[in-house]
Amino acid sequence: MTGTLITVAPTGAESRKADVPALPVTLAELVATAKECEALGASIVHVHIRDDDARPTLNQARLRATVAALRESTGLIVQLSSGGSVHDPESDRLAVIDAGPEMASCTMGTVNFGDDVFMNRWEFIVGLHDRMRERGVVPEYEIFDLGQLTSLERLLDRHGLPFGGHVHVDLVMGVPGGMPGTAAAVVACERVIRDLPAGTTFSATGIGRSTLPVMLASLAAGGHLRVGMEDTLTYAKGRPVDSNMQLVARAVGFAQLAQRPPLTPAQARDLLGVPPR
Ligand code: KMH
Ligand code: ZN
Repeated sequence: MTGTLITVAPTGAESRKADVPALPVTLAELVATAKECEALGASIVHVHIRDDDARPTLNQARLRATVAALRESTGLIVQLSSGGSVHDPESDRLAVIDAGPEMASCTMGTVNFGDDVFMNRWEFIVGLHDRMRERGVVPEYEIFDLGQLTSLERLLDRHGLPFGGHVHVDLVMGVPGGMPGTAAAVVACERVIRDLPAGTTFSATGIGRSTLPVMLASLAAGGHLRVGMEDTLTYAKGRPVDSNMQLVARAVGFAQLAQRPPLTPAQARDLLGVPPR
């Protein structure tokens, strides 16, 4: 068993700055958060960006500037979200791959997303997968429901391994419309992941109150962790999250207790097939 890959997802596309003042939305806030989370033990930053009005955007110039700033100020693996918000068109989501990230997310199917629908057509998924391989970007396959793991198996069978040759999956659990954020669901996913190419790794995150059960179950099942204000805004009952650092520090603590200390960014690159800096 290796150490623990800790991804921080600091911003997301769903929360409004007006509702969550601690959410990092400017480039300066994002970079400061990323640096602090790296110092605590994060090795990947999963990035959604905002415009000057703190609304989600996939503006190409902003994405490029964000990648450059994070690379300059941190050693973290920079993973851009190709999921964006539920309102983003496919063309903008595909263009995310052109902004120069080391990794990008690739969601493996359509899912109800609260009152919205997060659309991921098969042809779009194949397009993302192919573009990432062409551009030398390592995917993180985002899984919102069990059957999406079977879709990933189909994708890899028909279209080949991703850039770098390693398969890494992130279980996003507890979304209203997706799989539940429970230990049983983590175990069910882990059984299906065993049918993916040898060496496939997974991380998991539980939305809202499923954060803790998913974190503990993932560590117990040999998985890695994603935490952050994209997924979790309440630290404990009645206690809002102060910062992303608070969530990363808690994840680091659990990883250490599990005797699987955080991987450094260099170790994470090695594990995931991301070229060294
Ligand atoms: N914001 C969600 C609609 C991803 O980053 O790839 C999609 C999402 C997944 O967050
Ligand atoms: Zn995301």
